[in-house]
Amino acid sequence: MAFRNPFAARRPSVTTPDKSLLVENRKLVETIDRRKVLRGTFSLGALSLLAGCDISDRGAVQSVLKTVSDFNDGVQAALFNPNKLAPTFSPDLVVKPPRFNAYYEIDEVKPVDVSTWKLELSGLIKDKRPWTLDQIYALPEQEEIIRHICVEGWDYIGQWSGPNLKDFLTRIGADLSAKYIAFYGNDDYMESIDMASALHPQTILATKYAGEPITDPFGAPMRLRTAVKLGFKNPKWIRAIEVTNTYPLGFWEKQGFNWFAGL
Ligand SMILES: Nc1nc2c(c(=O)[nH]1)N[C@H]1C(S)=C(S)[C@@H](COP(=O)(O)O)O[C@H]1N2
Ligand SMILES: [Mo]
Repeated sequence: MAFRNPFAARRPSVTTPDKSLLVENRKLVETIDRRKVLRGTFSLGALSLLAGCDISDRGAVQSVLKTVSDFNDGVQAALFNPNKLAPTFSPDLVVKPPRFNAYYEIDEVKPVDVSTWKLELSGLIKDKRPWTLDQIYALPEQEEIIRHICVEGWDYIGQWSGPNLKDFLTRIGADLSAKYIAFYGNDDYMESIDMASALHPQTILATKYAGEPITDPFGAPMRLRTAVKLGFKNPKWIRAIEVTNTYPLGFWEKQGFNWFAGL
């Protein structure tokens, strides 16, 4: 795979970057300097990446940052090791209840009617019959005690269980050579992940937390939990799954975050 280095043609410069521009592009800068974001401090370390751009030209800054962001997606995908397991933890470290986040406030959460809920399937899948919750509950369960990391700079250890996603995709005859799998939340949230991460052994369709059915506001009755992605790649209140080769632009990518968002 060949990657284009977005800085190759740019000469380093000693220009002092305009802070307001950086604030405006904060999300993209954070993407580039993710480790510091995870420590909870917004670092301007990525400033140096802007060296060589005409900082008075907002369009140019945006496009350089976006290129870096795309560049990181490709590098991350290439470096992803489908067999490497993420750390797991002991049950005494599990935070109960989990810590809530969504793109809106907690009092705006609209619970799903679990009694009528069905999982819809679309795209490159042979058997697209919808699934009831009882059918999902009847599948073998896998438990994961893993760390959830949000790009907003916090994390917690949670204990999730539910069907293994690879097993589920195999069962429904999904095309496992497709590029993407998209998850649609009941709240209009959509996020997609790469197939390699979907097939990772620590990626599950979680229906339980600490051994009990997931309650709200944590995504009842079913959400994605993967040990290999940032928090926003774990859609809650899943109502539909789509397998596709067409790049689905998710909620956080529209804000400028990296699509791959791997850990
Ligand atoms: N449907 C839906 N899923 C979502 C979100 C959302 O707003 N809607 N927010 C994401 C983000 S940014 C995070 S950090 C986690 C939070 O999950 P938690 O509330 O279980 O900690 O859910 C993710 N999944
Ligand atoms: Mo998040």
